[in-house]
Amino acid sequence: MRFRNAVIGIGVISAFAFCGPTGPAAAADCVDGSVCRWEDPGYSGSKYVDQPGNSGRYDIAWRNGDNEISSIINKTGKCVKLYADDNWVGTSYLIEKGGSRSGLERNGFDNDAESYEIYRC
Ligand SMILES: [Ca+2]
Ligand SMILES: [Ca+2]
Repeated sequence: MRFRNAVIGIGVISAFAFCGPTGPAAAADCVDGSVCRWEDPGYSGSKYVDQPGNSGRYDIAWRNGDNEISSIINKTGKCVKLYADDNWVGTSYLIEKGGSRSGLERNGFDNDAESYEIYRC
């Protein structure tokens, strides 16, 4: 009986976890000083990038966000430039200091970024 109750308890916890809040509230899920990027518009889906804003050049891992990023919040206090290709080449798109884009398809850069740069501006 004790074992059975434990199993039921786990089931209830799992159901709660899968039904937890989603959506716009996720927009807050990026700490000051970082740049965060998500797979889907509206700051949802997998958060592929959560990078503290140290100046430098960064790759987006090919299996964790290359050509997948659809929304972005820049809280670095610096500029963030996205590049369409690896190694900081190709078409670029600037996210200004403090900027965000809830749907990069509206900016012609949806599912496009493969690398990025953080720099003072
Ligand atoms: Ca990449
Ligand atoms: Ca996407």
